[in-house]
Amino acid sequence: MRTQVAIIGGGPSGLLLSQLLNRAGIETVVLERQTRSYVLGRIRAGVLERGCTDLLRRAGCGARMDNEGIIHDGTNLSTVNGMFRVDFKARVGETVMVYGQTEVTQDLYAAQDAIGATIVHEAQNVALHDLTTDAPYVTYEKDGRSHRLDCDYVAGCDGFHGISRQSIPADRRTEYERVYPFGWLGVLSRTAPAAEELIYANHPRGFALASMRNPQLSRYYLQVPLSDKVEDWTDQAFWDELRRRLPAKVAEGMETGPSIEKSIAPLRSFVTEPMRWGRLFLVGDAAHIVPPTGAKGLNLAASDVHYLFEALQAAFGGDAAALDGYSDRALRRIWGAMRFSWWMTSILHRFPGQDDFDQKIQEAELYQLETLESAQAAMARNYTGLPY
Ligand code: RFL
Ligand code: PHB
Repeated sequence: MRTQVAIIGGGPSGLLLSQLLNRAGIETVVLERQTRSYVLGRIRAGVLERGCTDLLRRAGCGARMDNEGIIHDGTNLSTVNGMFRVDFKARVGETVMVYGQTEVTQDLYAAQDAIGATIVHEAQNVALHDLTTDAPYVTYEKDGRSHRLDCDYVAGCDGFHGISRQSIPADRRTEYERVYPFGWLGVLSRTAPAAEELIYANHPRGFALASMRNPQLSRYYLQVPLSDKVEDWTDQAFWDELRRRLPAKVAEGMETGPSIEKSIAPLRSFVTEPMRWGRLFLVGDAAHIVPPTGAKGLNLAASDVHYLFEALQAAFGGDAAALDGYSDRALRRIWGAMRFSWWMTSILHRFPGQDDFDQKIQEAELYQLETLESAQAAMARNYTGLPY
């Protein structure tokens, strides 16, 4: 088999890139290790920046999002001293869209089906070959048979645990990492959201987040020690702890119910540089991970896709040099989001060993955010998305 761009991974990065390339007349084959229902069963991101929503529209899959997504003009932050709001629209004239990654992925699959794109599910043992030549190829197994896919370029969209990043020789990449000493326990429940907008809560017992997917579906998170197991947390224990960490007024009125999904995610910041090796380009979580606090993971995947799509389009139009700028352009924006999600994480969580001085600094940061328009503007600009 032969294609122009072999795309490893059928998560949001791979599907969005495939959709944009196909619509531009560039052929792709997506190789995904899992089944479609497995990919759609993962509950992840919930907040989309305008750059991401614009790109989804450009890919021809924005209709349901524009119907069902909820625009948020701001967000709430809760501290021991009460709750305050940062108004994105008033500070920087921007908003975000609340629309789940599951829905985004579903829309991308539907759009890919509609144009007859090739997505191979349950592709096992994917391996990349001859990446530094002008004739790279990919091998994989499906239903016990071996296959070879020749291509012009490979897009590594296979997430943090994929094989693309590992296909770059270790002495040719530099990795930067920060592992945080806690995780997020997330619960999805068929209940009305606790508030109209998200609430990020700094509490002495640990961070909490009240988020949502739609008017009947809520998503909540609690900071938990890394040693905790999902089985340790009954629904009742989760709701009791969440009530303690949210403002009393919100907690009183909060609807609770059985959890539909419950999982623990570790928090990590990670970047590999450069994001290119010969004809291989890394995209999204394959190249970088952010802690979820700033809601940046999926949004960064979208900006990578935007840069790579533009560069590939130029390359197939005869300007192969356009690909040389991909890694630097993407990394410039990635480090902006790295800084922001690290900062959001550091001001909102309780760290083991946090002393009174650290505590006072955190309170001072949050007080500035509450009272200084300039601090709010910087937060609002970063949260709603740095420019592409
Ligand atoms: P994905 O989604 O991990 O998809 C990679 C795909 O590659 C497949 N794969 C392989 N395929 C073939 N061969 C192999 N060897 C393969 N290895 C892996 C996998 O099966 C998978 O289908 O990466 P992608 O596409 O780059 O997308 C990144 C986003 O999924 C991720 O950044 C976000 O979910 C992060 N994130 C959030 N991002 C936001 O922008 N806003 C949020 O509000 C937000 N909240 C979150 C989050 C992530 C979370 N978790 C669980 C990590 C909340 C949580 C709790
Ligand atoms: C979510 O709704 O899953 C969500 C929202 C905001 C975040 C992280 C996760 O910062």
